Amino acid sequence: MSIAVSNRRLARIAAALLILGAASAVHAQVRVDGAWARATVPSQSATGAFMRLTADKDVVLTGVSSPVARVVEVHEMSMDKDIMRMRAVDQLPLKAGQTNELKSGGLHIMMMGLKKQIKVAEVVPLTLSFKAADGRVSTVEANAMASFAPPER
Ligand SMILES: [Cu+2]
Repeated sequence: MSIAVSNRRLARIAAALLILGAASAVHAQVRVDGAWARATVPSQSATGAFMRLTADKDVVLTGVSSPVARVVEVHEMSMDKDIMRMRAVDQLPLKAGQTNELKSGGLHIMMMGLKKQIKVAEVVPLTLSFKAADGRVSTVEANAMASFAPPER
């Protein structure tokens, strides 16, 4: 009798673990590595943030926000003759298993309307929003370390 009860209890625990596992798989679908933000000088109103993103399923980066900036956009940089141009990218698709590098001089996160100076070694919180192929929306928190140069890898 007692064995039957404990089996039932075990089954319940196993079911709970399965649900927990499924929930964490949904939230852990994008890995952030090497996140950093370029430190600013006083009165500077915009700066960039950079990181590597690896998704375990196909997702689209649909937006970024940060408490330190009024507007945060994903930007693409390109050379038009001798002029460096930046344009906002509303949707950045990430292919499953591929590492996408947001770096200085390429795709990057642009923080505009800075509410304060970003000092070296400060941590800049960023919230990245993703949409999966099934329409499911998730967010990933990234902590970008402020520095004037990219971190060593
Ligand atoms: Cu930019």
